[in-house]
Amino acid sequence: MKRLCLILGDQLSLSLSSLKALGPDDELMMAEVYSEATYVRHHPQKIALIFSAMRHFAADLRAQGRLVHYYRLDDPNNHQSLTAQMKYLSQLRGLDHWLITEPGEWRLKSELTQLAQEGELSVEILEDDRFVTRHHEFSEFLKGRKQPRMEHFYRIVRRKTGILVDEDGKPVGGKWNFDHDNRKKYRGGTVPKAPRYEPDEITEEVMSLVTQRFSNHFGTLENFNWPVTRAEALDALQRFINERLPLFGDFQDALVQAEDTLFHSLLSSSLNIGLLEPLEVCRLAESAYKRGEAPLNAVEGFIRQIIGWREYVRGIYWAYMPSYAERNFLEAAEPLPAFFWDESLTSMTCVSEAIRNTRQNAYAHHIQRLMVTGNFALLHGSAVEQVTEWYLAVYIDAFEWVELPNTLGMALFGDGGVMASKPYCASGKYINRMSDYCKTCPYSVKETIGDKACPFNTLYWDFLIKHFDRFSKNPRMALTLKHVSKMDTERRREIIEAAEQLRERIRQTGSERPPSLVPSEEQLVQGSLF
Ligand code: FAD
Ligand code: DLZ
Ligand code: SF4
Repeated sequence: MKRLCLILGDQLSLSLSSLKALGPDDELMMAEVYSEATYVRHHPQKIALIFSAMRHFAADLRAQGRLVHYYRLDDPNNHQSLTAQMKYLSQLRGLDHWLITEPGEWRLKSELTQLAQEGELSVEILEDDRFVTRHHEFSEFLKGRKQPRMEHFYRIVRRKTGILVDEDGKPVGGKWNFDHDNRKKYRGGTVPKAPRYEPDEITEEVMSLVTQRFSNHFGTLENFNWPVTRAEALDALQRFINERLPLFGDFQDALVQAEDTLFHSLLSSSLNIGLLEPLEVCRLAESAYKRGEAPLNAVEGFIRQIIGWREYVRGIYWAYMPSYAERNFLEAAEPLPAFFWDESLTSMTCVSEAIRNTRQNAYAHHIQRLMVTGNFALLHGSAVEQVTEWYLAVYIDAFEWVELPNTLGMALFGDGGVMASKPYCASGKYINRMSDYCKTCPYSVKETIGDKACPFNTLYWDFLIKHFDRFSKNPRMALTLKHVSKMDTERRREIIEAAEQLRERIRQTGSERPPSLVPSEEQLVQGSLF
């Protein structure tokens, strides 16, 4: 029986389970559709990446002799949702059996399941085996564990893959985790530039389509230079291993003004849309260590992000969805500050840098996402669903299976401790320790109250006061909460009041700036705010 196969925009791997299962006569469908491009208002670079990579991949499939029905966004026969397009093609071809590798998002999987339940079409969903672990392995891992932890899962995956594991089953270097060595502040020196992949004709065409149709989405398209083919992604991987991996570990947590990528790999989009496979990336890093070209703290740290965190968050997502998306343990309900969409509205150097990077590049590195914007949203009490929607929309690599646990769980503690054993909350002191931002910031990182006080400080202490009872039984919070216990009532009252004023200002103006920091007309014209 002849079948149809839907290939999604993040399933661009020749090793995809559905492609492996197809017979030579089966036909493929790929479609650029509005429903996927607008279920959140994705950054224009993300839409351009997906459409361009889809078009390149379709060309590869055709070159292999596959029949691909490809619908561009502006095709008159495009019905603008994946399920509507499946129905259309089924009718056109007189074929009603569909084969699909499991989508990465619950939303789309439910749509496909519902389509199958309607009975018009049959839809067979195959496991996505482009990950190192399977759903059943994660379920096994969860069994009997009250508090699942990434570190335990990571060891299982290290043993399973043998990556950085000795013949006797011990971790190379005697430790599973070298995180302790990976917290250095960057004190200058040249950062090798990440490679740029200049748009070819296909990408140029897609970029003009995206400009026409999605110019009302947050973000600029001009800087687009992401890998859109497997060949480019492999080149990006090799360049990272040769040029940036050796210092990846040392400066993994560093934040530096105007250094948008530091020693990070920029490989997440290539991994998430299927241009690279996680194991090939990790094995290449491991071989650099074995050749003595990169130190263990860098290589282990990098590998842990991929076979540890990346696999773990996917496991959490599928184990806890759909109710996971509804969680809001800290009852956060403030509207997301307007400056998340426009960095000119904030004077906080750290936040403005993270948002500028996001707008210009659809990228921010992990510590910008977690300890700057994420930390701010946590301390401010921004509404969980607004924050998760923001992260899903603005990053080149954002797909809900990886974005949601990171945002709702890791950054906002919205799951009450599934992803993290304690909230990643920090005052300006942490940002000052890891960055050079505070030097040029108009706020004072030493102050907690007053117009010049670093807003992270005000909100941090307010956060601890507000959630004191909630966290008092958490042993990992004991030391931090001790400082709150020692605070006198008057000091607490001052902090609560200052935080409330800050929130009110953000509600009213979209900015945290007190009147004394609002730029004059002249300063705005000069383009220098302070
Ligand atoms: P590197 O720092 O070079 O890390 C190497 C690789 O490890 C990444 O490419 C990525 O595949 C993987 N990785 C690292 N950290 C994580 C993590 N916490 N979870 C899963 N994989 C990880 N990552 C996404 O891929 N998509 C998202 O939508 C996403 N949203 C995030 C939201 C928040 C609030 C936070 C705190 C983190 C989020 N991350 C997300 C994880 C991480 O920040 C990005 O993977 C990373 O910044 C991508 O840049 P890079 O490729 O240069 O990563
Ligand atoms: C992200 C995205 C976008 C912007 N557009 C499309 C598209 O037009 N067609 C498509 O097949 N996939 C697209 N994607 C990726 C899907 O949203 C993704 O496959 C699901 O969210 C499941 O992870
Ligand atoms: Fe950020 Fe506060 Fe430092 Fe300014 S002083 S850069 S707001 S941490």
